[in-house]
Amino acid sequence: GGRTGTETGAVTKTRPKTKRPSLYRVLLLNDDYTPQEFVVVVLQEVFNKSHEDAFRIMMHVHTRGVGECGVYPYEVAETKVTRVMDIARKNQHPLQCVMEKQ
Ligand code: TYC
Repeated sequence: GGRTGTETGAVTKTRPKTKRPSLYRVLLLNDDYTPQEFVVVVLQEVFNKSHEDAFRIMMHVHTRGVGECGVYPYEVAETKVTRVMDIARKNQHPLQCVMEKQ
C-alpha cells in the first residue's frame, strides 16, 4: 500500500487500488436447427476447446437448453459473442450466444 501525507501533516495508510476486471460468462443457447457439428467447430475455434470438451458443452446445451462456454473480462467476452453471432449468420444458422455478468 502507499502512504499519503495530508494537509495537517498526518500520514494515512492507503490501499493499493488495483481493481480486478469484472468477469462475464459467455453462454450458448440451444435451438432446433443449428447442426451439432457446427456448434462443436464454433466451440473449438472461438473458445479454444478440444473436440472432446466442445462435444461435451454442445451436448449439455442441446439437452439443457443453455450452457457456459467460458468466463472472460468484458471486452474478451464481447468479442467472442460477436464472433459466434457473425459465424452463425454467415452460415445462416439461428445459433444464439449471449454474455452475463458473473
Ligand atoms: N439442438 C441442435 C440440433 O439438434 C444442436 C445444437 C446444440 C444447437 C447446441 C445449438 O447451442 C446449440 N441440431
